[in-house]
Amino acid sequence: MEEKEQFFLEIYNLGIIKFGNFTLKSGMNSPIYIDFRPIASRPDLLIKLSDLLLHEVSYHNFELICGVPYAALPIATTLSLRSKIPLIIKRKENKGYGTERMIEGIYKIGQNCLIIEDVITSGDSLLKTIIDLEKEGLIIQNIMSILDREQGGIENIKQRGYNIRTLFRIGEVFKILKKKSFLKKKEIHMIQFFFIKNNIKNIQNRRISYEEKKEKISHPIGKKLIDITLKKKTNLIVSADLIDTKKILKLVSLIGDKICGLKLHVDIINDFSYSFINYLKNISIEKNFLLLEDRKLCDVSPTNCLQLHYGIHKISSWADIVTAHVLAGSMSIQNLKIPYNMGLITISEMSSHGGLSDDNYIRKVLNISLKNPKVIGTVAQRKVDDRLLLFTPGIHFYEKKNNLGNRYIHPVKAFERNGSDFIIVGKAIFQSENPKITAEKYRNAGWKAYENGL
Ligand code: 5BU
Repeated sequence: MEEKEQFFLEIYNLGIIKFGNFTLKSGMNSPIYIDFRPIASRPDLLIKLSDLLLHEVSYHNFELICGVPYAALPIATTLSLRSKIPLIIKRKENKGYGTERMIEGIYKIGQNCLIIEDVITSGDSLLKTIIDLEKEGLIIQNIMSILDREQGGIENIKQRGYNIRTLFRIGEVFKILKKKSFLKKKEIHMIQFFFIKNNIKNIQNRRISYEEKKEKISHPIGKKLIDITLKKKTNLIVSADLIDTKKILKLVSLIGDKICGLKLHVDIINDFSYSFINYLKNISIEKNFLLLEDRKLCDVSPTNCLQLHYGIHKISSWADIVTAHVLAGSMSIQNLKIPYNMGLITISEMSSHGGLSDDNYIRKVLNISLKNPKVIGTVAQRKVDDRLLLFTPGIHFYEKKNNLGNRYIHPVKAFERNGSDFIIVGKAIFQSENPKITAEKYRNAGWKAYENGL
């Protein structure tokens, strides 16, 4: 323990723990950020660390070593050099050209691979690495992490049958730092806050309810959407991607009772008219659902503003919610002169196959979303901060990998794995033989999946 303790104090002095307000890879906010990357610049500490890790695992159990990209790469490399066990490299995304391989290096199907993770929080990025290695026919029996943030990641991985061990746990390292008087008063407070938040989450180990979400959402339309959801017991939004107003209205007459929102792409409608939109608006009031226009604004603020208020569709005159990319930065969704009762949904991560948004981009979009009071939520394929509503398109009972570029997941997965709040279902309902019955099945599945997570 002495040796481990000594080692931790040395790396702490490199500034691997930061205090403040951070958005983690998972999209969660945290007062503590841990980053082992500075160790890469200290060969002496890299060697010490890999020796400590090797001490914990039996050399004979694995024939390959792989680090979860990118922070664990230098650590895995050192481990390989010290143990003489070959390294393989996992890419975060394929290059988009050439072999498009996700795993680089020399390996054979059936070989046993040790995975190294630096910090484990939810275990989600570790799982991605496990899945990619298993796809290549490698066997994963042993996983080592350096630090466990004690936020359920280890349990998540163990539940899936993997053997995972960690060198340090956050609780024990804070005890060491406190004992050795390495922490300022303010930092101790932040740590206490972190543990209180963590404990509540861990003890309850559940998603937060719509009622609790409503407390956290300040925008009136976000609150209204939750009220509708609770009243009608539905988190189903139907995407009416139809080009004919009659067909849209017919669909709505069948499914209006089962939805909390109807999503449109108004620019695909051939016979758009204000009488149609007025009619639809009235039904939405009568049947109690919101109108979402999936406009995906993506320009500079003045142009977004024009697209929102003018042109044939005058979106702001009828839509309750509009979607927007923030590729052009935080300013692009400011000063849009949005009516007080209209909300924005940002797009952090699309459901499509091969989307270009990476962890960094997603983190930035989530940060922008949290800071803009007009934003009620976001589209992402992962858990996000509780202060945002999470919308999940790409929903189908029969998960098809590649349906013209969209990826589909089952409603249960959307809630269980991604922590979704609302599922968006299009073709699965409006192309089905009986949209009414099918919509009811999706409504039921979405509601049950939500309730089961509580
Ligand atoms: P589908 O028929 O269930 O595939 O329809 C999905 C709808 O959601 C469709 O209107 C898309 O434009 C929309 N969508 C999506 O599929 N994925 C995304 O990431 C976003 C929107 Br944002």
